[in-house]
Amino acid sequence: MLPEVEKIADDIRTMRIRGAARIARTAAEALRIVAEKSEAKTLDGFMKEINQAAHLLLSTRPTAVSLPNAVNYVLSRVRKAAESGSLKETRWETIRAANDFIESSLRALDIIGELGARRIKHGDVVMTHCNSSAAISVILKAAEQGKVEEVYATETRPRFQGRLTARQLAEKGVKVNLIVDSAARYFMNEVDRVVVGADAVAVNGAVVNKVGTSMIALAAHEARVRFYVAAETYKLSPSTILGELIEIEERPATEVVDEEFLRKYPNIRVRNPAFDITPPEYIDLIITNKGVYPPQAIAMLMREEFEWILEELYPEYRVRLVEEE
Ligand code: RI2
Repeated sequence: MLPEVEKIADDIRTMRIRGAARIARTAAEALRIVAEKSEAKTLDGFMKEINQAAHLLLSTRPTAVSLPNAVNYVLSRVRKAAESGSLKETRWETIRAANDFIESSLRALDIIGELGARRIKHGDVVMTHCNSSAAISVILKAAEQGKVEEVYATETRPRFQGRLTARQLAEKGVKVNLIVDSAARYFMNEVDRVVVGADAVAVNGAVVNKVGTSMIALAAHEARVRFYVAAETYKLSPSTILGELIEIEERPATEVVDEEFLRKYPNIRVRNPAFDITPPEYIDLIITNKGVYPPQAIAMLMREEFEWILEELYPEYRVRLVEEE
């Protein structure tokens, strides 16, 4: 395995590289690096290298579906190119596919910003959680249009990604209040809209995002504050169409307490889920690069976007399609 690819995998696992979109782009980049640096003399040898790298990348973090969606997008184009039997063409197609994914991911962020900003009104106070490039794109676009009065950003225990958000917004001149996560309800009465990102969206419109999101959604629902999720289409989880559940990553206890605490109180079990699930009833809109959807309609978009992946990767689904014809 190339040391560059091992390093990328390690950086994703340890969250030096984080955020669902960035993880996806970096995974695509890792596959491009394999194609650029491969010394394989045969197509079989190259395919083995690509598959090994894909396997390693997929094992890094289990929840953000953007990662397998990116890897599968590239792999699918690589497999098709490999049918030509040409090593050179397959390598080039790997590079092109990775570049296409990265470019369209960046374009998607801009589109989400444009569409999402239309849902923010002049004078709005916006709350956000964690550090989502998609949510920030919406807030910054709306702020550019002079609509955002101020933002409440939760600090986001245990890794404090909310500080990044506060910094990124403040650097662009947005008025930011950084608050502890548990103050979300206290400030909810001052908020007009909540905008968060997503690591995965299930077929029923439920959204998996940074732990704490569902509590904020609950508080927003109770206070009748609109709750929006900003998510590129590659955050949609096609395997949920087949009834699969999204695995919630549980991270090390040392992110919550230090080693000394763990040693001193061996009978205390520290739980540290990285994500939680917000049910569709608490979500008003999912803002995607393909339009704005109520969560109840997301299944439609998911089928349109991922028919190919279901057919290619899930043979049992193909059987069903054939039966339906
Ligand atoms: P973008 C992050 O996960 C957060 O949960 C954030 O809301 C989500 O990814 C989406 O981020 P983590 O990697 O793709 O911090 O919108 O665990 O940037």
